[in-house]
Amino acid sequence: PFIENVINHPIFVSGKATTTLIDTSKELFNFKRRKDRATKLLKLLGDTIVNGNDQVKDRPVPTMDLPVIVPKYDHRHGLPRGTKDYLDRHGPEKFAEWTRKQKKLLVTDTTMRDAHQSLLAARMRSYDQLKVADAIAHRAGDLYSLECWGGATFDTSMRFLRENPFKRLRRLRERIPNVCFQMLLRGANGVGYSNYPDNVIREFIKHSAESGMDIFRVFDSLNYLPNLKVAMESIRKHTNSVCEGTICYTGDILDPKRDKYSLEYYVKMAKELESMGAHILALKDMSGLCTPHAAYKLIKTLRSEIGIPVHFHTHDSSGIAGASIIKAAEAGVDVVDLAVSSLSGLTSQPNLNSTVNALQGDKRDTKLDLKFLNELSIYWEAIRQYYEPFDTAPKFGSAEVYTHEMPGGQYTNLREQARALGLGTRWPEVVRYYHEVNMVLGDIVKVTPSSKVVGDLAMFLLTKGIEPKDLVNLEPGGDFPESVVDMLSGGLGQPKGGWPKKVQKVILGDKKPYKGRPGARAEKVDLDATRKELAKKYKCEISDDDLYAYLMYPQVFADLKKYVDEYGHARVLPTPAFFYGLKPGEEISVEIEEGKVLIVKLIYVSEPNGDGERTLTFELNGRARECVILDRS
Ligand code: 3PY
Ligand code: ZN
Repeated sequence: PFIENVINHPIFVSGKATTTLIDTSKELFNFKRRKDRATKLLKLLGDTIVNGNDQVKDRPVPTMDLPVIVPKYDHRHGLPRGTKDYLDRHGPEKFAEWTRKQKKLLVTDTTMRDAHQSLLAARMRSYDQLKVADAIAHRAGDLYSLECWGGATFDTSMRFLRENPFKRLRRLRERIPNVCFQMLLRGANGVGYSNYPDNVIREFIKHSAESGMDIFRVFDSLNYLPNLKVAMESIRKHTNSVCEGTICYTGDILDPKRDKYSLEYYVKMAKELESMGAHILALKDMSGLCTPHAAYKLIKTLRSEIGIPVHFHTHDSSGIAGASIIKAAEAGVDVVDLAVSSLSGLTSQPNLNSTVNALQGDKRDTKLDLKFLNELSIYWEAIRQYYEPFDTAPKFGSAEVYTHEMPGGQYTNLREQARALGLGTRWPEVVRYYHEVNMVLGDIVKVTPSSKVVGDLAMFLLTKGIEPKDLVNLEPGGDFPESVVDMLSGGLGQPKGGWPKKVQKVILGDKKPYKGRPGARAEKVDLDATRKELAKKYKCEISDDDLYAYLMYPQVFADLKKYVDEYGHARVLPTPAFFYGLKPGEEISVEIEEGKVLIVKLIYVSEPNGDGERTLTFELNGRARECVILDRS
């Protein structure tokens, strides 16, 4: 603990201090650490004020005039018992049975993962999630789960927000111990974009469960079941968590012309997942292609063909996914994924609050507290203002999604990528290319990472001025993006029916494609040796958080280490200050550690001196502090 001075020391306060108190009380000397933190914090703020945060540079600062109102709750009452209590007490099998027995429609709130991934390029910070976490624990104990981790957020939280994703998970867990947490795991691709060795996946799962994860939704981006084996077995064997085996939905089961992904295909896959040990079946409609009648037919059929609960996930890119949810409920789905109003719709999940309202009095009535959910929506609406630079989803639902089939979570990201390549104004062409590339590749399941590869190839061809249909006529072995070569050589596993031979030849040239499961040929990583190497490199102890962050994203991890060394922990800053800095006269309070608050006010920013450096004057807990920052403009 940090103890300000001798007269505040508990021994001194208790009147038992002797002349040895100073010599024997190391904690009296912790001030250096705090001073360091304060210095780093001012440097971070100073750099953001002078040079801007790269993430939002050259974009207008949003107005942010809606106040942030955290829903109230009664501190005196204990937390309501929730699904997490049930899971801890009874284990995943009984938990699945309980799920199956419920008459009400069970609801997962995806606001803290997929909703912001799909609307705000996965940029939501822990700060904004933690602020409302106590209220959720007190007043939303009836939710089935909170999807709050995994997918793209592992990467973006480190890369762009400079946070430790595992700490996000543990901090949320501390505040919400009663409702199950859910994550999205890309099977053998972990939370990354390519295949990882089996032991990395296994240990990553164990560490995630230890850090607080309860429901693992595991999918493969080509629906290639051998890729799910290691992850599913690890969840079952090494954790007390729930294994949600996943079908990724694509195509249209009601269209006889699209017979590659038929009702029979999905039923067969569901049965296989059940026999592989899934406690729950997830139906993951990542692009929002499952129309209301398709949802009804598919779920009605699954309900009669398998015994485990069905959890339906969709996106509202078309604008009518709410109807699919209602039809899924009618067909007997057990759980659905929805997002709180102000972060719902379009590329995100359908509206949680409105669904709750629509089902009131129905036999599938969710029984959720709509008043609280509406207060929560007001909270998220205010928070959403901070992320306006990333808020680039289309403004209307569009039936085009049935043609391009782009996942909700990819749309805003690909648009950003296109803009960065100077293709921003050619977006309709990017969309056409995306569709045509998919067809040239044999009509594959498109979800991270296979969807990213389709996007990469589409952009590549567009910038080169090559039509997708002409791909087969190119000289073999050209200069294709690495991700494309990797996928076509079997690096992500095998798609249904294999890769079209001619296209594969053009992309691979003389390279021989692999057969079977990529994990089977990936060499085991020596985890102890890796930990030791890192400890040596960074001259510090390497925690499990560090190790698994490194194994997923070595370069991002290295960058983060360097950043933290220089600027400390960015997560403590309120979001407007993190993205947009402070204006002269503006004051913020920053909790640099539990119970230790700094009041920081920006007083003045000088003109640059001859070396281009500006001096910033702050007030730190009432005392003037200066900080010199190089103006890089
Ligand atoms: C992800 O893998 O991040 C997804 O959201 C896929 O839908
Ligand atoms: Zn999704």
